[in-house]
Amino acid sequence: MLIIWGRLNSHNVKKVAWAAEEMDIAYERRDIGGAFGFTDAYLAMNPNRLIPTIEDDGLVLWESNAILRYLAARYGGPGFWPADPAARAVGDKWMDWVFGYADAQRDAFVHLVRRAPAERDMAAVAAAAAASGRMMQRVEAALAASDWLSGERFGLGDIPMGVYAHTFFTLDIDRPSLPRVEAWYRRLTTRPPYAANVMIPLT
Ligand SMILES: N[C@@H](CCC(=O)N[C@@H](CS)C(=O)NCC(=O)O)C(=O)O
Repeated sequence: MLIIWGRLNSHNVKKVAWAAEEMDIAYERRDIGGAFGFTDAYLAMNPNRLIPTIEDDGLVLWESNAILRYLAARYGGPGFWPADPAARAVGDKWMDWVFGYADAQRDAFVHLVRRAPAERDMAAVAAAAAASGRMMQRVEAALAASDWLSGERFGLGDIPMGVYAHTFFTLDIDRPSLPRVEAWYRRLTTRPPYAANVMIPLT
């Protein structure tokens, strides 16, 4: 059975657990990283000292987007892994674009969620909110062309950004008007695997 290593309050672990459930893959998730620390056995699988890592049928794999692509190619069928490379590329680019978005949003999350109020740098929070709001305008523009970042149907390309969108809409930050992103986020919230793995308290 697929094993997903990583604490669920990690954005990158949420991606993998959510995707596995969307694809109906049976899995066991094991907490590690953050407050759980690491074991030597884990670090032998993933010397980066990062989560997530998966074990599947003899394969050990790290890097969350590589994991998503592997799961989609192996288990997702054409809905998650279109045979046509051009169709696949529509959502694929958003998966990697999101790493830049994560950098933009990071300080807002870290200071508002992981730091005590007295230790928060609110100027850094405001700068991160402004930067992520600007990047969200690109998502807003993309959603004018189709309901999903993956195209006409929900797909892999919606997963990384969907994880960060929950944080964006949950943090107490200033946000620009983003009606299409809000509608897309509302559509995500109706998906049970999203509710179960992503819409959990930010910690
Ligand atoms: N590019 C890596 C980044 C992984 C990453 O930065 N993971 C964070 C959590 S989101 C981590 O492992 N932090 C250290 C820890 O949890 O101990 C991926 O996508 O898998």
